[in-house]
Amino acid sequence: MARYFQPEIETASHEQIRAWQDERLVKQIRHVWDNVSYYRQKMEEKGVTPDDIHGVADLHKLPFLTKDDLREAYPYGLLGKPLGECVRIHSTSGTTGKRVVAFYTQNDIDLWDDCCARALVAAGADNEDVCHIAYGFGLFTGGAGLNGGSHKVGCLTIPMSSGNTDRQLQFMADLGSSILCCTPSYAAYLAEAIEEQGLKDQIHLKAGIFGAEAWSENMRRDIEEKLGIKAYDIYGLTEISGPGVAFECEAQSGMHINEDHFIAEIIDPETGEVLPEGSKGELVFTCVTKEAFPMIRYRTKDICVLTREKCPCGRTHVKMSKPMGRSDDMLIIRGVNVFPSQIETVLLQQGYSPNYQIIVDRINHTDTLEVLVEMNADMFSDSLAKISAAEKELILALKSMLGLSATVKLVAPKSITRSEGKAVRIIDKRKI
Ligand code: DLL
Repeated sequence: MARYFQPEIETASHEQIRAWQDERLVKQIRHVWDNVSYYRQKMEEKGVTPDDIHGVADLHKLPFLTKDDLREAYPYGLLGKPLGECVRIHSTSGTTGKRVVAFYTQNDIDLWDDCCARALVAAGADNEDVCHIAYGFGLFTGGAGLNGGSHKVGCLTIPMSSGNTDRQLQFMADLGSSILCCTPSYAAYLAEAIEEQGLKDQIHLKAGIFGAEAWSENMRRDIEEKLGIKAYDIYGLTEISGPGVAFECEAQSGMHINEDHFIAEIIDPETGEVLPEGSKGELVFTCVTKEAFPMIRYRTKDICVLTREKCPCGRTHVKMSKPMGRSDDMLIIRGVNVFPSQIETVLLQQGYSPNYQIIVDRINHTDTLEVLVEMNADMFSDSLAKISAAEKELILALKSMLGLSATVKLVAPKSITRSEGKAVRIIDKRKI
């Protein structure tokens, strides 16, 4: 069994990796300057031109990009290639109004597939494996990314998508799925279903590649034990391509960032200052090979730590810790990105006051979302039936805004504690 998908890249010396990054960055900045007027303007505002960029050491001179820039430039403002050369889009889940739409040329997809193939091989996959992909297919990048990687490795690929648990289990048993790719919460759910249905003897998974949301070491142990597999983390985001930006190896101690494609920095989220290695801060990526959607210094809002300690797996690419939180208020609930402002919008549209609380929990490995909303004074004397009808109405409106089911509880006016500083709107009880 091969240990690496692209050994010469994955185990290259630091000097070699830096040389690739230097050369590619210079080319990429020229490409962006020539083709992406939105970013060129940002560079001009900062007084920097491609002539100032000679390599990674000059990266700090360049302006950041944020999700707000992506929304402002929606849909085509950050496109680096003519539409005629783009072959696909993907999009982030559940954001208000303008979603983030990422574009791909065929070459972008090819390189993204390589990144996912590296993750699969690191988890022990080869062409004898049956790769069962239960990430969503469609606008979400999870299904398509792992699907492409699995093809590259030569696995027999089952593009299941998520949901329909009974069918998932049947295919796992009948087709001999050996590698499972899905969110960690769905993996935990599948593990329980396998136990409940007494299918343990018929399902022979050996590894799982789980990401797209935060999960704890406890959850890893639980899934590993129940499914009898080794569970690997995988990280990525739509803006930077999708899954496979970073992936875990057998050491299970952080995720190797594919540095030949993505330059990682850690910054202070308040000041934007670049922090020294080993510091905890916001992860920023610069894509040096992407053509259609070339993100430069994109602020992920994910808080983590980078380390260059030697890895026993032999890979030399820098490792990122599991994200420890976010520097914005985005929640990821059952894989869907949720901003409290979306919930607030719905409440205001429906005539409620902006006094609410969002309670997120994880029960039986599944995220739950409850919204407590204060009734208006005139509702307080309404019958229970009327209140329950109002709750149902809110549930529907929230579902349509978030693409996610929530429970709603209408509470007495003025019963949600007022804060003297920032309102505490989110109570996240998930222990991750
Ligand atoms: O979640 C891409 C992906 C698909 C990654 C499948 C891994 C597996 P988005 O929907 O754009 O893309 O969400 C990106 O999810 O900024 C993180 O906050 C979070 N996230 C992704 N992977 C992990 C992980 C996909 N392994 C956002 N651990 C990111 C914790 C993760 N959080």
